[in-house]
Amino acid sequence: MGPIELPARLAQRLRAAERVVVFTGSGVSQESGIATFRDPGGVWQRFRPEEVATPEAFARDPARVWKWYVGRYRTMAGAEPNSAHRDIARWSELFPSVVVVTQNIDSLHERAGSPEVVELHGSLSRARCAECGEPVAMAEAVERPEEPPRCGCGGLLRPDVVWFGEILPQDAFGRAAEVTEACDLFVSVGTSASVYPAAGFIELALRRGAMVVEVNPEETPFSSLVDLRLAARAGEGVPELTRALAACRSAPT
Ligand code: BV8
Ligand code: ZN
Repeated sequence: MGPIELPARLAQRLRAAERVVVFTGSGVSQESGIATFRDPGGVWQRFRPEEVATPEAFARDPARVWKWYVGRYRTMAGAEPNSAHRDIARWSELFPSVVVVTQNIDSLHERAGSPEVVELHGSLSRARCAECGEPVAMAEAVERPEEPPRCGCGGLLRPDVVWFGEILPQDAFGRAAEVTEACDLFVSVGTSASVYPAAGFIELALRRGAMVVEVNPEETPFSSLVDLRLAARAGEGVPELTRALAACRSAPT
């Protein structure tokens, strides 16, 4: 894509922005080799969420669910952050506050160096006991790939992620709401914005009057409502946005 043409009004808002929220979904990691969910060839075209990503599925067949997550853990652990993750981490040099709110469980924002990452759907870097909640590093737990290892209390280990029908972790949800309400720039990258309550943060940012930017090659339910839409892949759109941000933040006022 070519350089972004910013209307003067938007350039002025970017220049004045102090608190930034970057809201991400699986599309930001697609170019790191991690499949998205709802795209052609995506995870939910090959597996039914009801069979692998619900508490009922785990109760019915814990070995199947465990094996499936061990496979995804190995893919994620072998992946590297891409230019979008790396640029987003460097935005902390441009703004006083940048908080990443992610639906991803792949730890790539942390590994790219983002100082604050709020994980709305948990993390596949951890397992936890389904009974007592005791956490265990996934790197250790995957030594038993065929069935979930047991905790000291006798309970089965499960991935520390949020399944469909489960409540989001309260601290993460609360922090995401707090920073979204207070931000002046909200950038949504690589999400279909179709899973709730997470997608509600885009609505909240719009309602609160933040400048909202969307980076996604495909349209989402919010595309017509955002202030700026970059129809591009994250690995291209985010670096282009970084250049525009850096230019208007360093320009003399
Ligand atoms: C809950 C973790 C309370 C595990 C995931 C309100 C309305 C409607 C439904 C509901 C509602 N409230 C609740 C629901 C039900 C449900 C829900 O939202 N269902 C939807 C699907 C209709 N929500 C829940 O169950 C949530 N909990 O509500 O609790 C409760 C409890 C009981 C009873 C009532 C209420 C919990 C949801 C959490 C599910 N866990 N993941 C794991 O990964 O295994 S969700 C799953 O979708 C993913 O994991 C991901 O986290 C999430 C979001 O998906 P995206 O990341 O956006 O991915 P997607 O494939 O959809 O889109 C990819 C995008 O990237 C596309 O737009 C594409 O164009 C773009 N793209 C592709 N390549 C690139 C790119 N962009 C940039 N660059 C590229 N290269
Ligand atoms: Zn336990």
